[in-house]
Amino acid sequence: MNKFLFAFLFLSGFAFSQEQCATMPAYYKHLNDASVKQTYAIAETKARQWLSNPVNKASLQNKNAIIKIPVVFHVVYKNATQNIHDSLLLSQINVLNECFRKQNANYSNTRPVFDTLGADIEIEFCLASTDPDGNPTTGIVRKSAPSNAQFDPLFGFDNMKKPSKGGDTAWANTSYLNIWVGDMSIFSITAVLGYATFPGGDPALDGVVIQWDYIGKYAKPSFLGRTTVHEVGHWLGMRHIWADDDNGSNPQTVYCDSTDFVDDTPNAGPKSSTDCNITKNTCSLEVAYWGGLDAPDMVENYMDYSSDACMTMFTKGQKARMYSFLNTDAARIAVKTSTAACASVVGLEKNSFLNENVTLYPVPANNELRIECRAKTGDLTISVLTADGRVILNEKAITGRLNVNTSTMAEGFYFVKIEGVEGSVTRKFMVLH
Ligand SMILES: [Ca+2]
Ligand SMILES: [Ca+2]
Ligand SMILES: [Zn+2]
Repeated sequence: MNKFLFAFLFLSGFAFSQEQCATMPAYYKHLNDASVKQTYAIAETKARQWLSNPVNKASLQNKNAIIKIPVVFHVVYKNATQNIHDSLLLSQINVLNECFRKQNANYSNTRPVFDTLGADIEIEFCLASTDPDGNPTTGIVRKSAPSNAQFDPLFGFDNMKKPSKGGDTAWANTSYLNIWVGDMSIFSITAVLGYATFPGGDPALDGVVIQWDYIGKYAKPSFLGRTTVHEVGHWLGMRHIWADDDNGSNPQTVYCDSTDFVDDTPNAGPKSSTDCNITKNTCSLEVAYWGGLDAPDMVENYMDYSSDACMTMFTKGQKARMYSFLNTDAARIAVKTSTAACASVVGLEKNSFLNENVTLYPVPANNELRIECRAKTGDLTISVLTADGRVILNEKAITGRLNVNTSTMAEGFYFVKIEGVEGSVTRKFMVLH
């Protein structure tokens, strides 16, 4: 078939079915590799074994220690507009944390039939503070890509992760959640907003890819950053709540015989259509969990295709499935205890006295950043560095205080490095006007 005719038909399919997430097409593509197919299958088997043990499931009822996952954003841009601002990425981290900790303000909109099912996933995300070489990082990597780089889902799946195709290499998935942000449009049509990899795949491709103008809390009026919440859900093993057994066309055929492997998400035939249709009840036969109740479709779920404002929850059943991977898949086990650090302190911390006696405020800084620090012996030198390591200020802090005029500094992340005879401490701060 002619390449462009094929592209047109493919895009028509996407447009008519309002496809947003390409996780399943990416998954099926990865399954073509026999060894990857096997590692995915092993991950699924181990996860189900973990979940079949009642002791493991019961452990999730308790309040557990919060898992902190370091995130690295790879901003792969073809032009200046796509090189999006730090503050959008930071707001995306905030949205992830609200939704995964069930602190989203709209949780109260959850219908009574579901409102006892919402789960605090007890996972928080943060920008990585240490890069794979152990150096301080803002957790944001920026890479200019050629304007003709193909990152679309038709010819360019996973290319954003490959330097040979203009992309940026993954950081070890045992220490980081990689989120690539770039342009997946094809012929100027945005067909896909994001895709992710399930646990168990190729480490070099592991992570989430998000269309550049759908990242952050207020990327667009009706998009509140929940595309990334949905994709990170996939990264933790979540399937779509309609179990991907619709026929993808419009009107969609209703199939109710597949599962998302979660009992407390009612069976659903077709996905939602970027709306909030609370009358939607496409499958009558529910699993035993529902005790004969024909529950409506859970349009509130992050793993549906409802509008961002409609989405309020992951369920307890989904949490159990997430933890079944977090406790059995080698990469997910490792990332739970990553030392890439969600703490604000990075760099050499030989001198814990100095480390404990550094204060930066306000956060973020607008016109002025105040730095206070104290060493046991000797003078301290304070440097302010840009995110790419350029020193823009270097002063001796005789009094242990330094006020930095930030009014003319561009918005974004910076480092403060405080050095003395006993060691050094590096902290990250943000300027926001
Ligand atoms: Ca279900
Ligand atoms: Ca139903
Ligand atoms: Zn999806």
